Amino acid sequence: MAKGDPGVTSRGRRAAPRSKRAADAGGPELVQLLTPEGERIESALGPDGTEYRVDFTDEEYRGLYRDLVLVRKLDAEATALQRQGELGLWASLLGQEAAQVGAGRALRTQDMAFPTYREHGVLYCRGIDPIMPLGLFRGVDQGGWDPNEFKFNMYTIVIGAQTLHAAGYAMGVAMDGKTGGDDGEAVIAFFGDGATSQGDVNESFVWASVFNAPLVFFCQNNQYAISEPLERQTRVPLYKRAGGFGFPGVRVDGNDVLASYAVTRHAMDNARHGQGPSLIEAYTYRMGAHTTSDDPTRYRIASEVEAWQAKDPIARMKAFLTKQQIVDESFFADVDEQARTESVHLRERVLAMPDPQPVTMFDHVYPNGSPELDEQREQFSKYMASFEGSAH
Ligand SMILES: Cc1ncc(C[n+]2csc(CCOP(=O)(O)OP(=O)(O)O)c2C)c(N)n1
Ligand SMILES: [Mg+2]
Repeated sequence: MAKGDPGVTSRGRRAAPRSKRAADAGGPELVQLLTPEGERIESALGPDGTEYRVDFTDEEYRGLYRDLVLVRKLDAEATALQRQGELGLWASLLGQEAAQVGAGRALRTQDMAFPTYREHGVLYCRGIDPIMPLGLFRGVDQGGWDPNEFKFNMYTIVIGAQTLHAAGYAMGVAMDGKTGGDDGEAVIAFFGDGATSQGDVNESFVWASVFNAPLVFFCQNNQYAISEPLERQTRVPLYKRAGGFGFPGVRVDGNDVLASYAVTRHAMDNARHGQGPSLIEAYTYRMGAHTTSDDPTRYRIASEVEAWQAKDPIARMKAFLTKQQIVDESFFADVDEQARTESVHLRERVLAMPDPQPVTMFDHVYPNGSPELDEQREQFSKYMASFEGSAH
């Protein structure tokens, strides 16, 4: 997506102030390259003195905007489909588009990603058909994409478990000698603020650290773990946890697609060159419900949501593109039209998804089945057959 090397520069330690502009939320330590008003910040310094910047072409800036809008629109369509009874559940990414598109576009082809259940934006950037997670949430298949082909693993609902899978995989990458150069492989594990309280996540920090695994921990701090606010998870900023495990941590403005890209690209490149793990805390906000089964009005106030609305990731990119005059008049309407067309197409395809035979649920539990499973399948088949010819 970016031209040549996308221009993340690391110039080592500098005595200059941390950031040219302290952000109003997330503290002065927040790495930000695009303000909520759409003003570009030339470069920003991380806590260890790393200087972050991006150098995109106009076409690339427009591409990032398009990604953000498409990802939001497809997500809204999925929420609507759930409301109409077409999906069992949906976990919306609303508000987290910039964190995910920035990280997703920063990955190189050979990099491997381990997602949670909310990473629809990263999935989109990996080139996976957006209908696939809808099949999973419709309950008609297991997701369907090939993790090895797209280098994007299956969604993980068990909180934090995928960080251990990622740590093991990344250790394997290092042992196979696949790190060390520009073509080295790096691994990224996505998880939430709530997941940082899980043993699994802390264990994966230890393993990745002591084995110098090429693993970037990408925590989307969306301020909530269902109804539990951040202050129930931690008394220190999450990115600072990394120090205790022996690797660097950085907090990025998760509503700023440029900063998310810069920080992720830098961390992944370090990992692929053999410099070990790091933690990125993408400071963002879950604008919607936890899932379609949740009612956030029961545990958070409207003014908080409104304050975050002013930091909307798409609005700031739109303001930037307009101010810089790098779009013509029809651009925004064209992107909206493309998003509308793609979401209509998505809806049509979801409605046309065939219902599987219930007995196929036994098919993919183990690669080669098991006697116990065979017995269960037989019992279940008999049970289903007992309905044949009845009105129910
Ligand atoms: C091991 C485990 N415990 C509890 C749950 C129930 N659960 C589902 S989502 C969630 C909150 C996760 O919050 P966070 O890590 O912040 O991610 P977010 O949903 O905000 O993206 C919990 C507790 C689970 N899925 N797995
Ligand atoms: Mg959360």
